[in-house]
Amino acid sequence: MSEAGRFITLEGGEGAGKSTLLAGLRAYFEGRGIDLLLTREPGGTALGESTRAILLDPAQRTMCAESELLLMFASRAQLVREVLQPALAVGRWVLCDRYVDASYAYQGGGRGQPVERIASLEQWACAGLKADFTLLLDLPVADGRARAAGRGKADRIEVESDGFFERVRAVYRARAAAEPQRFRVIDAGQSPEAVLRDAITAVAPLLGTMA
Ligand code: Z5A
Repeated sequence: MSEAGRFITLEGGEGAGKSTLLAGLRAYFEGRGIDLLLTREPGGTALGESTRAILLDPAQRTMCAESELLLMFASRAQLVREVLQPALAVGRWVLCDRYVDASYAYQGGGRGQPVERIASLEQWACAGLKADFTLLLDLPVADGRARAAGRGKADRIEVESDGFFERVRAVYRARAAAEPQRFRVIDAGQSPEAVLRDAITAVAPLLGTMA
């Protein structure tokens, strides 16, 4: 197995600017000749994208928290085996828009699912695959919601209360504080250029270069 590639994940609350940052990071990696695989959760495989459509469908009003948690992990189990493990095994760099931290934040913090249950699902579904490095875009909930409001119809999770998203943010921040070697918290309230600059400064050492 090549040891060249790294598994980087991107996390944050609603409207934090992950998609905007991904485009900039992709250009940065490509500019350094790195074969970057971009993928996302839920999704990233045919099964995962179908699961994503169900998870985000506002018509799925009766979905219980347990089903939501299991569907997130069903998508993840497939992504790990079909995409992530094979790519990392041949030394590719992988940048994933959300991974297991999102389940602790949304299904744990937001929905109140027990952390032990999520940890046991992680152990089973992720087959030991952990992110090497995680960028957390941190933004006050009201600011993120104001940004997201400009995007049109809200999905099934975006319609949740401010309290839900405050709990999501609190879990993300707690996880970042608990694992400072893996996480870099970026102030997502800055301009897109400043967010990208901070993200590049954070990932550059992984590539063995300066920003
Ligand atoms: N979910 C879950 O519950 N459990 C799990 O385990 C996983 C996921 C994996 C889909 O995720 C949902 O799944 C998500 C969590 C849940 N639900 N929610 N809410 P997603 O990542 O696909 O969806 P999202 O969180 O809603 O992200 P997004 O829609 O892709 O937003 P974003 O990428 O963070 O933001 P953006 O599209 O880049 O920017 C939003 C707007 O702000 C846009 O108009 C930008 O132009 C603007 N923007 C971006 N950056 C800036 C800055 N720096 N300044 C000013 N304006 C900016």
